[in-house]
Amino acid sequence: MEAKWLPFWEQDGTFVAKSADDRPKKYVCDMFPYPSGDLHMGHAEAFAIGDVPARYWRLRGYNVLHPVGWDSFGLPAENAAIKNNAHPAEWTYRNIDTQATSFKRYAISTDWTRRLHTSDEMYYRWTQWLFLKLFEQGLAYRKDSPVNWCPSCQTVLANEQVVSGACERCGTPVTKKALNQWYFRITDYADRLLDDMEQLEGSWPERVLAMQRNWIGRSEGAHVDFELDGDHTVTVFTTRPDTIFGATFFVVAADAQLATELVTDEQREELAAYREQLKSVSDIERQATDRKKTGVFLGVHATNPATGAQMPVYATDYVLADYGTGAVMGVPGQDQRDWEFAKTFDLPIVRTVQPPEDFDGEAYTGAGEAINSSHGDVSLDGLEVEQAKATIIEWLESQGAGRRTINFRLRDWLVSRQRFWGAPIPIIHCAACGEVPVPEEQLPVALPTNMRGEQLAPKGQSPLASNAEWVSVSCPRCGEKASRDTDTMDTFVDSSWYYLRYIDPASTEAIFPTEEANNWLPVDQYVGGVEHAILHLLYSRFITKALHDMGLINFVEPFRALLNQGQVLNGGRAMSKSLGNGVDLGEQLDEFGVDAVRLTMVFASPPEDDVDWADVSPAASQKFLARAWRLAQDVTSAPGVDPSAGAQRLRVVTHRAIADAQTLLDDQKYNVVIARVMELVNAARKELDSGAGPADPAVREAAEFTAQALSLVAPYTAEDMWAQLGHEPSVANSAWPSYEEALLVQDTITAVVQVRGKLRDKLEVPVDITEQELEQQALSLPKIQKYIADDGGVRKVIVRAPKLVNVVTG
Ligand code: ANZ
Ligand code: ZN
Repeated sequence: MEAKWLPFWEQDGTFVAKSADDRPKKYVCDMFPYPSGDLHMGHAEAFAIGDVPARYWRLRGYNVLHPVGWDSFGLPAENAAIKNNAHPAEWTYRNIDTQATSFKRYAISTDWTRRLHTSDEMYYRWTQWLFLKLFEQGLAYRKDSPVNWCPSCQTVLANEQVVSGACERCGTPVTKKALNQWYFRITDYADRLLDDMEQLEGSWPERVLAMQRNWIGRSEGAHVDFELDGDHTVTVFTTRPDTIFGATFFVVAADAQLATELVTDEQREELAAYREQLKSVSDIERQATDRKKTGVFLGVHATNPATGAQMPVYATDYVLADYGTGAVMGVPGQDQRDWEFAKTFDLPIVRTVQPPEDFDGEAYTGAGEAINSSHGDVSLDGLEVEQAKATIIEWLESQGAGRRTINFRLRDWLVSRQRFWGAPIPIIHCAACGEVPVPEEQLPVALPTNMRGEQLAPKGQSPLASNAEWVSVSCPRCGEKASRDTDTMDTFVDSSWYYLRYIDPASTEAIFPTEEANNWLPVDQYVGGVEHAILHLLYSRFITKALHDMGLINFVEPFRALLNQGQVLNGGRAMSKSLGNGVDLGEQLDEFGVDAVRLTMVFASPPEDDVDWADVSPAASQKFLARAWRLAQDVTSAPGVDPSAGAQRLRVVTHRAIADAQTLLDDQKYNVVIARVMELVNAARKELDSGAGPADPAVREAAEFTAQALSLVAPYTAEDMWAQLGHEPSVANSAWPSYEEALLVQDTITAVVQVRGKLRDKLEVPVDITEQELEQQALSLPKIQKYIADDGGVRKVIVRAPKLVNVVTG
């Protein structure tokens, strides 16, 4: 069947989405694969799941766009090239070919005419264009800052790519290095990234929304200014300005510039030594509550603006340089880390919130009345926390010593990478003119094709820097000798906008055509792994908003609905080389066929749950598909006969299956849909063999719907059934049948509900309702509840399903 139908779909253009089409649209997008090796079981699951809504919507009469592409820049290609003395493009495009072949065989209903690869010049030309647009808007900028550095990959990492202190890719402990790097100003969008999540409520998994919210990390609080000796004013960010009377010391991030500025000569050496130790400690470790508190006295004091008291100033590692202002008022009475610091350095502890009587902890962070919080003309004593905050902020404002503020955890997006296989940053550095954008007509700034092997090895700066010929250009502004920026962009930049490029991936005119993008987008269903819950989605949301603000699109969120499929496990564990429990997709396809593997993936569990390959049976799926397929073979009636004269028993099953499938598909309970089709196949087989027989039009009706429903997961079998049944291909573009209400209700009956033997109400119920269900439904009728209440409650309930319920009261 693969050999028969695959070429047909390709020639027929069955899945090519046309932009000029009057039908309403649906855009289904799978997170595009990275071309490492061939497709694996995880891909197989994700794509099988994503194809269900795409195919369903097509049957429901929508104009469906379901594209495919490759996220094809990135380190593995480069590492392979270094090892094999090759150019990264060789490995990349070879793998893409392999994956594309498997992908085609897997028969996802994709529009291949829109295929894209982010490493193609005609793609990254527009990634560079996007960079320049952001630069023009002031949303791309360069700054010096201490960045995460992976000594093994020899490149910077965004905070997000550091996982418990180690490089996300290779596991090497990450260090800090001062570098001049490009950033995207995503923090300008922090508020909108939060607020617009309202649009996603209910259609994105709640846990993903929670992760996004947490990553953005909005905190309401205040900035408070402290006067330090030596004529410095230092501002702190605090979420608890109400505790200011309990601030007994002052701490700044040891690795911040501020610490160097404040420290006295006497303490300078001690600070330098402390900073040296800090280099190998990650931000996460630094903030761990159970970490021993350390620090260095800087030799200066700060004045508490509320109490006038002198507070010693320390540098410490538990304050981070790039959060808030990098300085904190130490309040040991209400903050546990401050408590531990105060204990270590023998500093005073003053409680300013009254803990409950039975409280026997250290710092008290709960609610309560303010205590010990009066001085001069200001008092918070007796106020609850929220009230106390408002009062002190007002007082600080009146003194010019503080103000209400909102702080975000979100940092700007570090986009430069010192590696080769990425989109070069399209900037030219000129001694006279500074940072000069590459003129649009000169894009792309193409990667050199003549570098390979060792020339690409990491050297602490981009390999491009060693290619003098490539680097040297004349300044587009003044014509003098200048040099190209040698960094390439984080691959998250490539993937932050690809769903827009699918609209017209070959366009040389524009990044995408605005009008068509506004028609096709937002994506109606985005499907992919939960590993992208934070960064990829956050970056895509940011880029969408930035493009919206440039007037290029009219929507602000790229993905209307998100589905995170589960993992494919084997024996309860993720597949891995070290466990030796990997399952090869190609072998499964060869053994059981594409349809059986796809059906197994979808049938195994609800899409968001894991699939354990050790617990499923592709062989059973294959058997079921054969059984379904034989239905079509055995039908003898001609296409187009009116089924209403056929066996009503079967018609009831078919029409219920149609109606239920619709609801289940809308609710993404894809596995249950398959269970219903299995029931239908059984019912039809029974009717064929020992009931109405093969010429009965109700049997044909059942077989036809089986083919249509199966087309969502088993396209080859379904297409073949459809042809057997005498229809023109493709079943993928057939019309979903409408169910007849009358056939659905035929299976219901009117049950009477009595209270003390008197008829009090009636109830329409399915004939096969259980006793418990009937009892529950009867007792929840408002009328019956009233009788029960008036009669002194339920004593006993007699149920004769499906016809009668008698409630004995009193
Ligand atoms: C005084 C205080 C008293 C605080 C108290 C908390 C409780 P979130 O909610 O995460 O925004 N802080 C501020 N900047 C910091 C930095 N750069 N590194 C480490 N800690 C920092 O946390 C805000 C609180 O974290 C701030 O409020 C500050 O401590 C601390 F009873 O100020 B608080
Ligand atoms: Zn110049």
